[in-house]
Amino acid sequence: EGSKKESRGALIVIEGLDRSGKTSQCSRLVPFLEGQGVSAELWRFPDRTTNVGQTISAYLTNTSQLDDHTIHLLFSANRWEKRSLMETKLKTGTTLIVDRYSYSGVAFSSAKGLDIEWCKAPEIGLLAPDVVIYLGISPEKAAERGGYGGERYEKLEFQKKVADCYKVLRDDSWKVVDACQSIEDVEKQLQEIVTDCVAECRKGKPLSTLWS
Ligand code: Z5A
Repeated sequence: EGSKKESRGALIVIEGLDRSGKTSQCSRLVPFLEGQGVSAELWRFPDRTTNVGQTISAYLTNTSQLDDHTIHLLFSANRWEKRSLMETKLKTGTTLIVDRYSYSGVAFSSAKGLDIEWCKAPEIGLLAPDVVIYLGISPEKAAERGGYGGERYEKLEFQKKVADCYKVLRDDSWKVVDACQSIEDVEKQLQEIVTDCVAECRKGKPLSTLWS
């Protein structure tokens, strides 16, 4: 541990439509990094373990109803309640692989018709990822993967709108990986991206905040 503390960890965010393979890939990246001698943890948003997260979970499973603005702010609050721990982890040398982040927050709420700038505002000041990896897949192909479960947003028409909103958010810094390849081929590309990112952060790339 001790010698790792001189350099910070990387904040690596994986985004993509439902069923694009985020969870599968995130859970493979952590042991890969550990095998390279990099201290790493898997995080996900929503973090359903907190009080706010339980309210979000009830909404997603349709056991409660909330106004679109209210649920948007709760998703954001769920990231804010983890912000200081996130900063501590990164500064003490742990790399975080994060399954969904602010981009999901903005894409899903703006897909419902909320103003995109309004959606971005509560995210200002959260830690900015060192890299955003987008697992690209068409909504139709994603829907073929074992079909959707019963959660609120798991419907093809809505996923198409989300895909359009992600396109608006995406900039040249995002790494877009074709999620229709085999799990192993996607994994290899992600390994290269995260290895480069971790090295860049070790060399002293400063932490920054959203939106940058
Ligand atoms: N949401 C929001 O509105 N606002 C916010 O701020 C945040 C989120 C953070 C819950 O998210 C919902 O909350 C989500 C966005 C919204 N709603 N939707 N849709 P979640 O993270 O709890 O749920 P999810 O993202 O939908 O997870 P998911 O269904 O588990 O999708 P995934 O992680 O991307 O995929 P996976 O579980 O890794 O893989 C899906 C299946 O495909 C599985 O059977 C795999 O074995 C298979 N798979 C994976 N990769 C491949 C490849 N390469 N080939 C073939 N098959 C594959």
